[in-house]
Amino acid sequence: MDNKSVLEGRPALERQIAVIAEVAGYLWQKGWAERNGGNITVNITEYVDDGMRALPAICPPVRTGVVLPHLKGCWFFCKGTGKRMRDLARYPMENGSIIRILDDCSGYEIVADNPVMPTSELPSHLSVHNDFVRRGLPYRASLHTHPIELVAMSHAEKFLRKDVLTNILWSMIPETRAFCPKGLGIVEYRLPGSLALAEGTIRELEDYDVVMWEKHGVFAVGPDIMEAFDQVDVLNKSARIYIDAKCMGYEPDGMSQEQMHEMAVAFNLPE
Ligand code: 2HA
Ligand code: ZN
Repeated sequence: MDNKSVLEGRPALERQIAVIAEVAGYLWQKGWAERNGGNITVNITEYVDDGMRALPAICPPVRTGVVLPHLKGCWFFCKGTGKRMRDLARYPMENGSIIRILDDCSGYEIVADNPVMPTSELPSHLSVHNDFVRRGLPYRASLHTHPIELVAMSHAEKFLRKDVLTNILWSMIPETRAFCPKGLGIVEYRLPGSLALAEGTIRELEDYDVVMWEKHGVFAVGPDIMEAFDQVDVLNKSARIYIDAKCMGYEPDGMSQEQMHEMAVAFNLPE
């Protein structure tokens, strides 16, 4: 392993990687990241300087099979395939890598620090980022994780109809509506890593910042990785309250529609 990290002398980039590691630690602590579960991909292009751009690749180029023209010149930090979130929390540059998109946008090459192959789901994460750049959105982070209570609720067909789960979760505590104002999109069960799952996710991200993958996990996006995490945390808190109420033997009333409307007005939320 190289002893000099690309992060040395680049405090802004180093800080971004430290925040990614912090979030990876939270995912593990919450029990949402068993074994190698979950993925993180962050667009770090704004932190890349000329010195970094001049660095050689440390592995041969990898063609992903999809051409993503809006990612020309982009750089990403990605969790490594098969790597554990709990390890990434302690040693981010040994359990993830920094990649740059090839000039013809047909793939990527690893630049630093170690030849850690990115997540198997990289093509779908990159497709999502390509869509953000195309739409001119300030979103830089994508996160996939397995939040226990939200996944449990995705096993009931009655919750999966459009915005049913969103309304239940919003009604559990006022903050959920305020801090997750778009709610939770739903993608019906698809094979992990499949094109169909990626396409369904991109479609739902037009309306939502957090998307449930039925019986699997969530995919969340945000301007930075901490905000993506916060949205999942807020939604899962509501799911936990719902389930705890059910475990006490009753159906929770939830806030009334009037109370939710009052919140929307007070916080200037879309209705
Ligand atoms: O990468 O969670 O669904 C690990 C996963 C894939
Ligand atoms: Zn998963």
